[in-house]
Amino acid sequence: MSKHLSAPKLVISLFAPLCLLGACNSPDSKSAKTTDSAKVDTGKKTKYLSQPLISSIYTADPSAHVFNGKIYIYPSHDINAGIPENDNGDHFAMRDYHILSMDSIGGKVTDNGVALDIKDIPWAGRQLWAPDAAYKNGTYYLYFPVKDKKDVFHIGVATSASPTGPFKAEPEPIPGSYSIDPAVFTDTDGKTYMYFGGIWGGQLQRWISGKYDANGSKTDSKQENAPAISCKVALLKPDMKTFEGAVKDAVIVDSLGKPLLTKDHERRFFEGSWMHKYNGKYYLTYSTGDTHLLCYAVGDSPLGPFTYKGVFMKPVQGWTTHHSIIEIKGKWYIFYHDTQLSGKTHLRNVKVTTLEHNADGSIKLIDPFL
Ligand code: FUB
Repeated sequence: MSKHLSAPKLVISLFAPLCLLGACNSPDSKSAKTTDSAKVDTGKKTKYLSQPLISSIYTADPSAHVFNGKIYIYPSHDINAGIPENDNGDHFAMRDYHILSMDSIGGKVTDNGVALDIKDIPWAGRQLWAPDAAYKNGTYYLYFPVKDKKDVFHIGVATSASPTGPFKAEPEPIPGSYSIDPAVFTDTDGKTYMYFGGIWGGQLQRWISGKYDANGSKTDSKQENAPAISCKVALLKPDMKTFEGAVKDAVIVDSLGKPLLTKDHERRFFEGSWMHKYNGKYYLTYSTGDTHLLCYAVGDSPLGPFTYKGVFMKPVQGWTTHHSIIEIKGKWYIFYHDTQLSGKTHLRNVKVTTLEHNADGSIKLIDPFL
């Protein structure tokens, strides 16, 4: 997480003033709003590929799922907490989750109100970051990263009988969990895996020894010539609340089978992983953080290794880039965010657009601008 804009971001940020001229609605903190995503007024002055799904609140990090034929989006709920921007991501000081739902892509988007509040998570300190969700045997599971009272990120789980909550948090984080950005994937054999982790503000570089190093580096830059820090993957036990066995590295290798290096900022994993299966292959998709790309790597097992294949989405407006991928009615979609509504790094809005696999299994490059 950084406040510094790279060169492409400086170009893209030129679009932001359009919002200040009234082309966009300004979100407020009202809950339980319904918005017709097809009717958001764009002013037709922007060149964004797609429009915000909801404008009554700021939302980010959309983890989308199809439950009972309906689309549910589990996003972060961005707020303006008045905390200055820094490389640690302190300005992302979110305090609750709202779940969005829609019957179909392009249809009405409903904000279902507060699903989980930080005050109801016994172990939480601050910063409710990117969540994900899963369903099993009549129960919905909400997985969330939050810093504990010692300022260390762990991943918690909360349950509900409804996909929109309210969710009840377990009293402690998932044992053995750390860092941020859980992404939960259930394979066709019924096994469920959690991918997680994020470097820099997500603290993953402080867990290299297996224990948290409070004085560890704020970035991964101390090991530029070493293999990059891997995204993590853990098998979930049938209870969906604990890890089965050890956390493993979801290693990303190049075309020669060598792990990507830390200095490879255009390709190495940073945060925001997602898993989808296509034609029997496992697609690990992720953000490269400081180079603002969404990349993909493909493997034959949910545990990897994954061979780096390329970029599938160019940088959006805003520093962070975070996504999820779903299939519904035979078509694939990517949910992502940018800062179209606010022009501010920490006040983001979720969007959706189509995602296409080419005949050779590659993913067609998406440009978030027309
Ligand atoms: O929303 C806070 C953090 O920003 C997420 O956890 C990261 O993936 C990035 O989007």
